[in-house]
Amino acid sequence: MELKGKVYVAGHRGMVGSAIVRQLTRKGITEIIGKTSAELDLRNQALVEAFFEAYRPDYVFLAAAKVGGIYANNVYRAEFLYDNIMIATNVIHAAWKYKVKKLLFLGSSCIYPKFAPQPIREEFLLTGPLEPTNEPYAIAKIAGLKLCENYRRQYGCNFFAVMPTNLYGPNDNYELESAHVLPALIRKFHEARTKGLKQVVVWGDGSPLREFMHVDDLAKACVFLMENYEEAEIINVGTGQEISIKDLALLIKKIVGFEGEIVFDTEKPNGTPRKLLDCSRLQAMGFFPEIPLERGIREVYHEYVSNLSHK
Ligand code: GFB
Repeated sequence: MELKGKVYVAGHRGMVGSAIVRQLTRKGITEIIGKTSAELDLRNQALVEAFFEAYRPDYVFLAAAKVGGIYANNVYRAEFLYDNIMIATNVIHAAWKYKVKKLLFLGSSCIYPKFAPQPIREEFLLTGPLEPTNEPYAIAKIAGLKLCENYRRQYGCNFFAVMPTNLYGPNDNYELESAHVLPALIRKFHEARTKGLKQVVVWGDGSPLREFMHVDDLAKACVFLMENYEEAEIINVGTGQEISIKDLALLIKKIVGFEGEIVFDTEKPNGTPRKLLDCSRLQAMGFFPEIPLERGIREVYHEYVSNLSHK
């Protein structure tokens, strides 16, 4: 199926939304609608309905969300729950009301149980307790995917949800309190090198395993699934490669050229011990990511440094 008509990318300035816009543009799709949060507060039902009534999008990529790393998830718990539930509810309900042809909702791999068997298959959803540091965010994302599932069941809407693994790429957040580990470590190692510091502090004990995907690969997967996926089930999107936080720190240290030592702050939480997605269903459709981790990190590091020099 080709995407013909108006495409609304909710969250088009964020890391995921902007990558989806780049991918749509590459494919020659021109009718792309985006609204900043100042122009349209997606937590406000009346504003969201008025927007859908005025613009009548045919397709929706729901990539708008309040997101952050382990610290922000754990501290701003009420906001992560409230904002994300409101965004998902308002947009999905309006998409039903204004007859959107197809909607893709972005979930997250943290919706799976903390101790899910690995690699994590889609059917492990709701089979055990969640990781406590991100339970509010995960509950909101589970509400979103359940909205897709049940608007489909009750009203026949072509809505579905994608579960991406941990992401990185252009337009990431480098604020240390709210960042995810990869951009946080790029900043920490870069500042340590340029200021001549002797140590970089890495949170937790370095043992957790994570899977990192470049957001351009995710965006390709999202557009591919919007065009080709017609099932009700959620679908995982990852690389199949995992790395420990310690090895990630060593890799970023090498790329940045920092020569001091790494210190682990075990007062900070590790979070989920392991989070590797089983992507057999996506692979069976013929989709494979293309950007290897080291190359991806080198590219984002280059971008980070050039953005600093433009400030
Ligand atoms: O990226 P991150 O915050 O996300 O942390 P999660 C991953 C791991 O890196 C954890 C460690 O074990 C952190 O303790 N880490 C080490 C650091 N140094 C740092 C640092 O400087 N900053 C950060 N942020 N971490 C999030 C969830 O979990 O992943 C969200 O909270 C979301 O809900 C997202 O799903 C993808 O993988 O632990």
